[in-house]
Amino acid sequence: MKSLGRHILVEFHGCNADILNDVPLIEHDMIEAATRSGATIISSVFHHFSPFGVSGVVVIQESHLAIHTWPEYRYAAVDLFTCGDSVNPWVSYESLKAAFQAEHGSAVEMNRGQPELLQKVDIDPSDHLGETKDGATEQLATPKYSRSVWFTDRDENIALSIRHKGDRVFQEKSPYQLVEIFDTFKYGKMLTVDKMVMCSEKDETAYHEMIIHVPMLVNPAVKNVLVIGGGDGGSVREILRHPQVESVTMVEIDEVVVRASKEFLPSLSSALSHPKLDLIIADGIEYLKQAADESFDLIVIDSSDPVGPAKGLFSASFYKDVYRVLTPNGVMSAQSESPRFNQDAFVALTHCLQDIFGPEDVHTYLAFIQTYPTGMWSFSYCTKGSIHPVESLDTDKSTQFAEAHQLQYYNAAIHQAAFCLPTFIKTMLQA
Ligand code: SPD
Repeated sequence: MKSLGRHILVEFHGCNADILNDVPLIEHDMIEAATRSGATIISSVFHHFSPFGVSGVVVIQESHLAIHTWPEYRYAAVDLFTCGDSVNPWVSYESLKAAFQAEHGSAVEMNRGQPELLQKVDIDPSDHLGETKDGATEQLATPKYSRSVWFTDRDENIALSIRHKGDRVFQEKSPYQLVEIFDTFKYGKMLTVDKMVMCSEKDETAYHEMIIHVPMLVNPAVKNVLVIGGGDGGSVREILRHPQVESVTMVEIDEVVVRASKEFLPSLSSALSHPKLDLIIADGIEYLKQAADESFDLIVIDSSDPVGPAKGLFSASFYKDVYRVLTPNGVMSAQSESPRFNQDAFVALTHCLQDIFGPEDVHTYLAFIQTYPTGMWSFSYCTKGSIHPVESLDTDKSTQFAEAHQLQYYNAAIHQAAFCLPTFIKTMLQA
């Protein structure tokens, strides 16, 4: 016996950056590399770190393979640790080098557990496991492969991870962003863009019911609605529950989001072919610049986070156009990020809206969206005609509406309570 195990510390440089940021693909490549080397897979755990990087480990009967990637440097650090003679870790090395399209690979091999430094003691397994050949022992001895693959939405300090089934349902890089759908264990299918959660089948109702019914139930005269973003269709579905609505115009920049949602998220996208809907694939910022004054009663900003194509949806010039395009009693609702996870964006947007609509006509409200980092999400209700979002609420009507449509999150009490802000948020906004 030369040693208990062989440990190869691997550096891969000049890899394909997209591959190094792709958690299901890396898990697949690592398992493939382990299998090719003759190993028996027991379990795997993989995490994605937003925006960049994957960490993971494949536990094999003969020890483990581990990885951490830095896509921004096209670099991966890999550990290949094997015990016994039945597995050749260099086969895994070659397999991964090819899979990551590495321009350069280097490795050092260490012998772990050198015999001259070890002292063997006799251990009787039955002392630890009870009767040796009983069912439980058999079960322990038989490896059973289990996967644990996680999607993580995070910044440098906060993360929210959701376990999914390991394979992607949909992936396409559009001209604007990476659009993906994962099948999660607890939240159904989940849409992400650029590795940030947009919505899941299980908890999207909280977001869409709150961004739509809060403004609509205090403004029953709303007839013409404009949605900027919202390509998954959840907002349009909720708007069209209100029979007085005559037309909905939705301007979504990315047709890939619409196509993916139509195919894989039918419960969200069901209204995207409704006759009252005019679905325009275009830049919402440009659309609003050209839109006629006072042409919409309600404008909904159902954007993604303020990075990539949605960045301009958090600017003063955009909201000045929103204000101009609203009818005299018009109202706007916008997703305004998490007060904790995106504190700067939340505060900056709220102040920007206060400058445009006036401080008295901007009302922040909250909802609990379980699949968004921190869970606490904010919306802004802004009114041109000073219709108050709580004082103007007809609670009986809103209760009837919520019951008739079997809403999952919205009810009259939630509507009122959503505008009660914790002190730390009030303080944040006063600063
Ligand atoms: N971090 C998540 C913010 C996403 C807000 N928009 C989601 C789109 C749902 N229609």
